[in-house]
Amino acid sequence: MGGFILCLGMSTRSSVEEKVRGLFDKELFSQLLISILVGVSGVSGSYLVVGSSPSFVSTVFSRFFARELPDVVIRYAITILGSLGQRLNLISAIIVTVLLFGLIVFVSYRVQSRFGFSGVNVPLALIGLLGVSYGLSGSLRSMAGVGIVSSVVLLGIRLSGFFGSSSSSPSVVEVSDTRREIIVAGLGAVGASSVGLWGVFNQSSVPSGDVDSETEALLEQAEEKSFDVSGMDALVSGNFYEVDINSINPDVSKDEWSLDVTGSVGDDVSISFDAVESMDTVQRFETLRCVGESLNGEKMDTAVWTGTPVMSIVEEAGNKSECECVMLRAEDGYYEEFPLSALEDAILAYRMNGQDLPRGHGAPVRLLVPGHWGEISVKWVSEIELLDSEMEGYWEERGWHGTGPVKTVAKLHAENMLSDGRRELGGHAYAGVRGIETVEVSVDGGETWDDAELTEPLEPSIDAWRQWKYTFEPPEESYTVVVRAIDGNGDVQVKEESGAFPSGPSGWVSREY
Ligand SMILES: Nc1nc2c(c(=O)[nH]1)N[C@H]1C(S)=C(S)[C@@H](COP(=O)(O)O)O[C@H]1N2
Ligand SMILES: [Mo]
Repeated sequence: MGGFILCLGMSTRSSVEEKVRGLFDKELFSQLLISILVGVSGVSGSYLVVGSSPSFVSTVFSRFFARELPDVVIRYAITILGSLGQRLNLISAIIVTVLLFGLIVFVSYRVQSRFGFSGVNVPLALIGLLGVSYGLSGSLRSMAGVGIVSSVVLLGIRLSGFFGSSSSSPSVVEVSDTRREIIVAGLGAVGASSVGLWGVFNQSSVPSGDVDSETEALLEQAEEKSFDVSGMDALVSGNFYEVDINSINPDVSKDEWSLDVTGSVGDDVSISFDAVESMDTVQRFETLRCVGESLNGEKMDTAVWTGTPVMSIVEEAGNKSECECVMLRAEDGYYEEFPLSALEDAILAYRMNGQDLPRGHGAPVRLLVPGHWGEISVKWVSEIELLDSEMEGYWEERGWHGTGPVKTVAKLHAENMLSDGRRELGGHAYAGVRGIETVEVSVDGGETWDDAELTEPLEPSIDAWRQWKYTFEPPEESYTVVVRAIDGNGDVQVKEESGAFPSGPSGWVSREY
């Protein structure tokens, strides 16, 4: 019986094998497979040369998806998937590029089969790949990467056909050649893409440049003022969150960068990085929070920023806006519209924690608007247009209302048992330019409230969070902790619960123990 089953298993396996072999021997199928493999090699070649940059051949598709996908998809990606959404976007963009490259190679094979010119597929495919990759990336380096890697693979496939012809029987030669070709194409694709992937995982977004002594002092101040509560981020974030519409960020050098003030102005103004750097310097602590985060989420962070007031540049151009509103545009195609008055205390920042602004945070220059949701603190900023009538920004076109002031929030991130049996809780509280007055903690589900201890305000700052901590004897039975903040106007954090969409999360953070 066992033998019979084994026999049956073997016979089905070999018939499957037969089928697969049959499939592979079919000219069309093997050409298709080889084409896809060459496509993978070509895309990897571009990545090998230009890395994760706007010149990468798939960037244009990832940008297209970020702009053109339906609102719900983007909202889901930003609020639920977070950076996973960006990765999915990049993978989709790469698949589309591989299919496009594969199609080019496949067509070249079909032309060869149709007209019988042996070997004509190689130059045909290369011309197509070079043209399309230049068209997609606008970069000669990216095109060269595609060209070099795919020509090595295409020539390898060709040569494996020549050297392998040992038998005189045409059908046998054809079959074995095809397999050899597939193996060569496969090896080329695996080789090129694994080096490419190695590059992806070794990307560093380490900030560069020395920390100046002035910043050094501010960072020390933040460290001294931070509570020593385990499980809680310090007053200057160790790992500042990143939110943007890109899976591949703009890569703009200081020399390339400029900011244009356009629209309803007296004179258009264009300003260089050097000019921005030589203007009045402002250095201060500032907190950013994303409207799309969850109530007790992690997309709220603080850094020391160095920059220059943006209003002096707007005033140089002369404000003639009828709506007193502006549209900010950036190198990644992002755009946000809001009242000109929001720029009153805003700065163009070019340093973060005393080092050059990292690429992921908008290098070389970003906007920082105090007190507002992060979305109008435009990174990689390139244009300020003074408008005559109101328009919608990127997120507002997708249903969000995130250009206004932040909501007040107290988060609960640290929960420790102390050695003496007491419980210690802690977190950050933030209310934008209103400031945090008090954080209150209830350990009986909101019946009674007690003030938490707060860190000294960071200075200088007009818009920074504070840490709170609270220590108490935990009751024997289970209990519910609730936390709420009171802002500088005396207003209590909104109790009514809402999700992030469309205007930021509200409610009181609570936890049962
Ligand atoms: N150019 C550009 N600027 C942008 C964005 C973007 O997608 N593109 N995202 C905005 C959003 S939604 C937030 S919350 C902040 C986040 O800034 P960070 O990534 O430095 O934390 O950047 C804002 N500025
Ligand atoms: Mo955001």
